[in-house]
Amino acid sequence: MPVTDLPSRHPDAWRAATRHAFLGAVRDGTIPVAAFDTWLVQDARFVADLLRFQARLLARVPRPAQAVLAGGLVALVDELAWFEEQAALRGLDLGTPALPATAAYAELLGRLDDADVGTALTALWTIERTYLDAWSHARPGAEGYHAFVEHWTQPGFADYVAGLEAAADGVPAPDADAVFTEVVAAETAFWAMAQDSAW
Ligand code: HMH
Repeated sequence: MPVTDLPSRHPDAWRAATRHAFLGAVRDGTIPVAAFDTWLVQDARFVADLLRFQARLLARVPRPAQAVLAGGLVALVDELAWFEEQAALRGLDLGTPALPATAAYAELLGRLDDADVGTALTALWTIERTYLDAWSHARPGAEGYHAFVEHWTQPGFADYVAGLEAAADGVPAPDADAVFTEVVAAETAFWAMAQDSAW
């Protein structure tokens, strides 16, 4: 089964992760500043965790998947610098401790270090495809949020997700549905964490 079939096999879980109230509020400008700032600080932590996960995964993927994962790693390093700039502009401390959903997601990534390559690649594709679809639903975003919406909806990011799709399809996971639903649930919990911090 190609990974692109996974969202339609789990429509309710997919909708929860990609059409969360957080995203609608970024689109219409009703997002509480505190909720957005919580998301930003926690997502910077997540990206640092993802960078470590992806660096380890790069070391064991088959030859054809190396380029897309290596390119993605460089992009994540740049993204961390971008988060630092955004946090500085908003006066946020990126040293804030991980909230429970961020810690749980880091623990999931740690378990994926020990999973077979196919499962880990399906997880990585799911992580990025979720963000592509989620931020597409926030487009164009309210005043002040355009940079964030554009960051995950630009054509280069869609190309990256397509490259990850090819990599994941090259090494089928033994139980793609299980890892997909676990990652999607972690994504939903991440939005809920930011929302609950302020609403
Ligand atoms: C929680 N999922 C989360 N944060 C991100 N930055 C991405 C996915 C995309 O890298």
